[in-house]
Amino acid sequence: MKRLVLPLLLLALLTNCQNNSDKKKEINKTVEVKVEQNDSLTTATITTKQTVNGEVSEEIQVIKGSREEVMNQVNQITQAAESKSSTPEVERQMVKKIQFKLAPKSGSTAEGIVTMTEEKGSVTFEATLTGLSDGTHAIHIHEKADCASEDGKSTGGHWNPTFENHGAWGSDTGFHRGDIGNFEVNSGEGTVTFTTDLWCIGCEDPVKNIMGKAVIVHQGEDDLVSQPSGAAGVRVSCAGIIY
Ligand SMILES: [Cu+2]
Ligand SMILES: [Zn+2]
Repeated sequence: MKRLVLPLLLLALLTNCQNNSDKKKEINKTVEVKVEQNDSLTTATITTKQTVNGEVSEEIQVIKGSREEVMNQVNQITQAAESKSSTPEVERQMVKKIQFKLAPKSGSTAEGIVTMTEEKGSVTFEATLTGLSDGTHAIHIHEKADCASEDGKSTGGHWNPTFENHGAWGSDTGFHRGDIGNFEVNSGEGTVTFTTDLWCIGCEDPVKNIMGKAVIVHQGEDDLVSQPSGAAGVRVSCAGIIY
């Protein structure tokens, strides 16, 4: 009887080992950066969620200080998170998410929240807005993350790293990398959803990197033809894309 039991046990152990080595180590990592600006104080909340073979761990870091200090620290943390997860034998998926507020400009009441998520080489831009008049409004990425001026003009012109004409996104005759286009507002509320692989969040490519730019919402509609910016009227809401 004893002789029979032993080989059976061994077999069971071997099967277990086999299963373990067949399993791929799977790591999913999400780094979420939320930035809030109150006068001169910048607060960044960084949430790092990591799933290793189904086990979830979460780390939250809050950094406060001047915009420059906070930006530097956040850059270091997100870069470290990226390089740690680049082990080649590991199947990895890095998701970057940033969120920031749009503030009223030019005497308007237009405000909102923008969320940008980068996943598998594409960036999804989502904005929800309130306080706008009903109808069609333009939304663009402008050159500089500087919303200091009352009219929003401190953000400069449209972000145009490829030196093309203003136009509808994807147009054969050219378009700015900031030419998101138009969206509709009904009953005082509007949403914008836009996905592209021509942008990145904080990568090295200056033609793709949207960090350091600004989101601008206009009072009017972008005619998608007029140069250099679609004759979309005053700038009614502004956000710097920073972290
Ligand atoms: Cu604009
Ligand atoms: Zn443009």
